[in-house]
Amino acid sequence: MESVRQIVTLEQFIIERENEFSFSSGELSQLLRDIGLAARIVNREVNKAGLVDILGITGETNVQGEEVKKLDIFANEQFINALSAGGATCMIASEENEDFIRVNSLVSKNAKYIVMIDPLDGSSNIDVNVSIGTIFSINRRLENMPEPGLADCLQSGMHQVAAGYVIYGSSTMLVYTTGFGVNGFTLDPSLGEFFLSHRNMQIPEKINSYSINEGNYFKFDYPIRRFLAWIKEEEKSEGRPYNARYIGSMVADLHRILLKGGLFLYPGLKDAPNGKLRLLYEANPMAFIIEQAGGKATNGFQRILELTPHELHQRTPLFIGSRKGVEEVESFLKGDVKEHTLALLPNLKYWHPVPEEGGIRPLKLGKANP
Ligand code: FBP
Repeated sequence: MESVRQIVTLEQFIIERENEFSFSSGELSQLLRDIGLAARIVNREVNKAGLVDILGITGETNVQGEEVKKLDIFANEQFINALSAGGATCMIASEENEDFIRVNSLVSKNAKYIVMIDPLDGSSNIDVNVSIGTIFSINRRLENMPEPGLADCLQSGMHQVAAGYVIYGSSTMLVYTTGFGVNGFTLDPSLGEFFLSHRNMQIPEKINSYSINEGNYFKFDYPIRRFLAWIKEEEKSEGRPYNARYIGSMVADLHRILLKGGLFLYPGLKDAPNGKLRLLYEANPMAFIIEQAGGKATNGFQRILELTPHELHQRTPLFIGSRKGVEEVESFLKGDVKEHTLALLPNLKYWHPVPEEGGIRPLKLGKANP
């Protein structure tokens, strides 16, 4: 007789796993439910974006100095409303808000949790129907503070009690961890319900692809340029060259990497030494998930989760994905890969990046440079 696939809703799974926490009182479950609700509302708008006035920009600029998209604001409002109404969140920090928001409702002001959120990740892809996402990180509030404040947000990533993302793609999924593995839930839009579809996700060791905005090539430091040359070098025994895959939505790029293996890089740039991605609500939550799935996440030298935050919207270079890939780029950044190693690579010498001269000597077609 054909085995009946056991279906588990997000709700059931949250309750089932509630007793994993020594301090569990159902509040974290409530919070995860609130995120599930806001994700469904945002999903509904994303799916019909072309039909409703939700595409395009608002004309405003946010604290990051970026143009604000209408869907950025819509998503921000939905998550803030759901979290404020749910009663489990006493403070919210969002990519779209300069300052943190204290939830002063009667039910929430004594709540235990702080949520840091990127309500709409991959904003540059909103209007072109490419996968976008939401990223969230959850801290417990510090016990010795009369009321929640900045210090509650500036805890290192090690203090996260839960983190996750929602990807609004060909299907909508919610993927999260509470420090006991990573699980993925797919939304059945006909029922408006998230069902467990990916239990205990593990990132493949094998590097299948690398993701970086190579348009920034001349802004990368020399070791990154060397690494990019090296991964393009033909070395079948080591699985090189790696495939280049870059969606431009970190959630979508890392979701692929979580399922297929690979490496995502957003290094520091000459004009932005800390790169683009924000530590508290982009790098930390994705690092928690990828580490829980057996991968690695660093700033090239230090574990992302051990970085001490100083500002709400601070940025960090990010190298994340399959452990092998992160360790490979780290070895270039730490100068462990000696010059002569590269000189051994025949083709490389024709377009070997020239330090401090801003990159590649142009190739004259038909003959190699001297
Ligand atoms: P937003 O949260 O504002 O969308 O910024 C983050 C992000 O869009 C990431 O999702 C993505 O990986 C990166 O910025 C793309 O940056 P760039 O356009 O410089 O490659």
